Amino acid sequence: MYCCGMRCRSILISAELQAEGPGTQPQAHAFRRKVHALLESTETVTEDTVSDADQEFFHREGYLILPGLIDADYNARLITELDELIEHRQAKDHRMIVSYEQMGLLTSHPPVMQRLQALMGPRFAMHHIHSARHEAGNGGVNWHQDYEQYPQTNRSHIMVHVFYYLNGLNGTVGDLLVLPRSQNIVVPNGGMGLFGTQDLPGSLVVDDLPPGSAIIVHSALWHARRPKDGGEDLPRHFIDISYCQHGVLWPAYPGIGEINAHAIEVGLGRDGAYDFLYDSDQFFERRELDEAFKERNQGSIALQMKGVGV
Ligand SMILES: O=C(O)CCC(=O)C(=O)O
Ligand SMILES: [Fe+2]
Repeated sequence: MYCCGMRCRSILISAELQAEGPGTQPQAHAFRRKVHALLESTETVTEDTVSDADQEFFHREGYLILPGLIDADYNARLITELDELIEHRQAKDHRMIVSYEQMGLLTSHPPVMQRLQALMGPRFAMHHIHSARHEAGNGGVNWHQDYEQYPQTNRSHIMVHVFYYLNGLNGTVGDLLVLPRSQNIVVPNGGMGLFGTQDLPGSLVVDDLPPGSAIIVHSALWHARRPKDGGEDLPRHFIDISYCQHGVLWPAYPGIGEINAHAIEVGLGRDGAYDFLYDSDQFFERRELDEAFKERNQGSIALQMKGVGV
């Protein structure tokens, strides 16, 4: 994926940082800025953006697999941090995921941002980040799609989920199932849940990916996690981050104002380059509309549009 020059450079940088260490409080701040600057320079991908063929593939099939996208050092830091998060959760400490430095930075990871800009255009906003460690025996997730729209009526704008498999996928714990080209079939999010995690005609199983892999999925693509035996020795470290294309308002994720304010404050926008990701104005509160919509959700809703009336 990455050219040799970039890999070598990231090894040198990590040695440089290790020699310094994070140190005390004021030093920690300086250290963080330095990590930031170094990451920024390392992650400037030049020859590695999405090819025309990949773009076409994504828009047609609804997904794009990026094997081993995250370099080994960063991947190891993410795994360590996700383990910390699990310990916090076990102690009922549910701090925001953007407050974890490595996972926070993943929300604006330049190699991914470049690809998303090629696929969605220059502007989109983060909807949410979720982190989970799926242990052996995990029950999986039935077929569903995650496109945010209320009610589900069209696919005029793009929303994507980026799935990160930090330990890769190896056929244990859970396989990812996708149904290529299903992103344009308009159905409620759980409308196909009765299919469980069975194969569907044309569906694919993703069960063999190297560590640090990412998959960009059109959020409306039908997908599932099929439970698999094994994995007692290697849990499934999983992060998903979703983004909504500018142009329409999208249903908000709970607490988005606070999450975005924090992201901007700690610099996840990388000196302003990606502040647009943390823009709460791209979203609306769905709950406020629920009652009114339930009352009017009768017959063919298009008849209720301005000028037609019922
Ligand atoms: O675990 C997976 O591979 C997919 C999980 C999923 O459906 C999601 O995060 O939206
Ligand atoms: Fe999903």
